[in-house]
Amino acid sequence: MSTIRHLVRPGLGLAAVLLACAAAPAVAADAADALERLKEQGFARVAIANEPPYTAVTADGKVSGAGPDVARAVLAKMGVPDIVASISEYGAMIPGLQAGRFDMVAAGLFMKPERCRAVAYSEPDLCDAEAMAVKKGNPLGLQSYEDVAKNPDARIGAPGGGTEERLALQAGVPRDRVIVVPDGQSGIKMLQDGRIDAYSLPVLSINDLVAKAGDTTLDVVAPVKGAPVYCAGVAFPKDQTAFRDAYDKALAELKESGEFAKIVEPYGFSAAAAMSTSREKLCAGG
Ligand code: 6CS
Repeated sequence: MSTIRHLVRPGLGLAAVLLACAAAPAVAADAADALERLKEQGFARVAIANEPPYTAVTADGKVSGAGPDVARAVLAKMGVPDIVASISEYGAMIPGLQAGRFDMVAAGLFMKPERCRAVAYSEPDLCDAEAMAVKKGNPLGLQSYEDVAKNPDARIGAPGGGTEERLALQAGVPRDRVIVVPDGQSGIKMLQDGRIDAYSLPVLSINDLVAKAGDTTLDVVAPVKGAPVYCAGVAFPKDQTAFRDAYDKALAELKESGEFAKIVEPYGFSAAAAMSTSREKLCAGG
């Protein structure tokens, strides 16, 4: 279990997190040197979101979740003994990676063609459908993002720069009815307070939040009708294909040995789902 060495305490805002990371060394220009640099550094700087079970940070800074646990196991096989995680909004992860603030993103960042053009993804690791948390009984009858679009009173919360925000906008929900939610607890509170009518995240994330809220006035709509099942991968800077290929080789060994399943399945993820698809398919929109 790795600790957060450079985490700026939650609640200090994205600017503070970015400042804490900006001092970190720039990414090695030569992709082939990246792995050697991380071995010497002793850790990889990883962007996470703190959205269990994908990524989680305990009060004392311990980092866990399926994404960091897979990345930690793969990096250990590559000779990089630790990870140092920083919390980032999904929409800031790829710019942060490109600016050299992170060495990789291990946050369950779903593979989509537009993201595949911006980063070098590993092979898939975490797959999930989309969900919406709603008030008990789903009073507005929201089953899909299109249902939200059709109801002029319906407001949907989603992570900034995340897939659910994009799906809602693509379904025709006007920008002023797609509310950016900074974190899970805020989303649940906004739903409880009636400031939004649905809060959308992947199924495992919404189920984790609603279970922890212990609030019988909430229901879960899963899966969101018409929304794809997505698979995530670890994202590397676009030019670091040598590092990414070495990561993929070690990841494949963990998948082959059964170790990958032992890491992801206790969190609720299907190893078979990730192993049944590929970066090539997902980056082509498959
Ligand atoms: O990659 C994404 O865009 C989505 N992934 C997760 C794990 N949560 C929400 C986010 O929108």
